[in-house]
Amino acid sequence: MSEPSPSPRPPTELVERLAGADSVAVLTGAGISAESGIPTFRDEDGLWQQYDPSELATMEAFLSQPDVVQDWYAHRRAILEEAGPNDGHRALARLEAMVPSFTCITQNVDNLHQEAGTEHVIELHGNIQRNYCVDCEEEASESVLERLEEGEPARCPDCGGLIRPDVVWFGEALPREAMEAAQAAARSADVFLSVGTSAAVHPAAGLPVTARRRGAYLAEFNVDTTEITDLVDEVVRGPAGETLPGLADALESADSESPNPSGR
Ligand code: BJW
Repeated sequence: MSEPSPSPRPPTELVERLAGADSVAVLTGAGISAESGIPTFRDEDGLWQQYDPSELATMEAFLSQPDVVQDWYAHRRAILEEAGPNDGHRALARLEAMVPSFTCITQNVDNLHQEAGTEHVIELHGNIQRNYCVDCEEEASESVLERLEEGEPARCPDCGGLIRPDVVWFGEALPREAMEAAQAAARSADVFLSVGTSAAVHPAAGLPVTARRRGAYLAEFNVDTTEITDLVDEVVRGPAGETLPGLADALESADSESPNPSGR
């Protein structure tokens, strides 16, 4: 069997900045999970090419066709059941262990950062595994979603309210605590990485901008250009499942060569 090819070498300045950083924050988007087989939203083969977000990812859509929206999320949960974290998720978990303070701010609802072992994860857009009743707000178990009749939406066993996924749809506010913690992490970051996100959706897309304004060194990891490419300090082009392991490897080497390894 042939040796796995080495991960691409990251920019030297980024590695040096990370090695000297007290606080590192990362904003991730659907692109980091693409190599786990989970579709992104705005790429050529993304969900929004196939589906209209206004018919699936708004409260109005849910109230007019709750069974259709519930089905769509059940379909996406089924894709996730077959998936697991990839080398990109795992590299971020490695990075977390190498810096004094690390925050992974994710727009993803797939739980893959947690499954990869990252401890400090902020979920800005919720989590697709959780569901709750729109009336009594009680969390619903998975079994409630197994509908009794075709065309009948799943309802709360306690109050009869409709069950929705615990995700943030267009026009809805992000969870306040999560957004405040994300803003605090962006404001205090010495290095901020924007990974696998088009940076097209607000308010999440404002976080890298805030970080840079507050003095962070801002690097983008993406296969393509994004809304923020023009303002970043460094662009690392390529699939996150290859470029992030390269970064973690380089930081590990820098750390082992330093006079005071890993403690700093
Ligand atoms: C790779 C790769 C590989 C591929 N390696 N890279 C300011 C200006 C304009 C509009 C607004 C604004 N402020 C608010 C708005 C409105 C709206 C918005 O932003 N609209 C824009 C689209 C114009 N925002 C909202 O409505 C938000 N709410 C809000 O603002 O509320 C205000 C309010 C306050 C108080 C009370 C009430 C209201 C809510 C936004 C919710 C977004 N929800 C979704 C669905 C979540 C649930 C679900 O999963 O079904 O979140 S939409 C979708 O987009 C999902 C994502 O988290 C989000 C971001 O997408 P992401 O992750 O960036 O994915 P893609 O596909 O866009 O990009 C993938 C990237 O990966 C690409 O760049 C690829 O190149 C790259 N890539 N493979 C590395 N292997």
